[in-house]
Amino acid sequence: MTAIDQSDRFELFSYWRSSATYRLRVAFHLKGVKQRETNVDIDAGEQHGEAFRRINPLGGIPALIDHGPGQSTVPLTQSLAVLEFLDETYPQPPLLPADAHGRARVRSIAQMLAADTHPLVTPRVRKYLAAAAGFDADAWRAWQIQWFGTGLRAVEARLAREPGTGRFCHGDQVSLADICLASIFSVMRVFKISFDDIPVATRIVAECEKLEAFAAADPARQAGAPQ
Ligand SMILES: N[C@@H](CCC(=O)N[C@@H](CS)C(=O)NCC(=O)O)C(=O)O
Repeated sequence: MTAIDQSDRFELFSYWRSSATYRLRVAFHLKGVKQRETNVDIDAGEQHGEAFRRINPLGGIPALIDHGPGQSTVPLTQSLAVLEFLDETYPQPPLLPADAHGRARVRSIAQMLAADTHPLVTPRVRKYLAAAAGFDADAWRAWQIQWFGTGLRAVEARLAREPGTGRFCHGDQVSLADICLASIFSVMRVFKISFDDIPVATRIVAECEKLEAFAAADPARQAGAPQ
């Protein structure tokens, strides 16, 4: 599929290893839409600078600005909301199932990862724990393992027992749930964290990563990634 070049329209504020940005890169690629990226250096704290706080007062990447003619240029934030915006704007291939129960299941799994797991392991949490509770690198690593593991094991339990699971998290079609699951794996890989007791989740992420949309979103392939 040849991508539609929408790089004049969509400006994605991003960082190479950001798992929430990864989700949007995958979705843009699956939809066959090319965006442009503006780097926000999380390691340098740019997300909490005045310029980016005007875009997202929470200081979180990604944000998306739609510069298209006649479109609102109010920044779109929260990766799950932006994923649904992209899905509504470019309906093919759909990232949500056709039935209400299926959509609820997919959104629920996606939120277990993007809302209940990922926020616990963000740089702002690390900064607070270091300053307020004296967390050093080892304590932070133990924290990451605890909360990545808690979220992923809960998702694994559902994937293993619920009949909706197929080649992907929900049947044989990539959905928001797969994008969120693979995004968590992508950042764990950066931090060299893995678990050997989540076989269904691991199998599904391997399926996702066979697809170019996921492979192209790999943090290691982004501008600014360490060589
Ligand atoms: N719930 C937000 C999370 C945004 C977020 O926390 N992004 C991380 C990068 S993946 C970030 O910018 N962290 C900056 C910080 O914690 O200081 C979303 O899904 O977009």
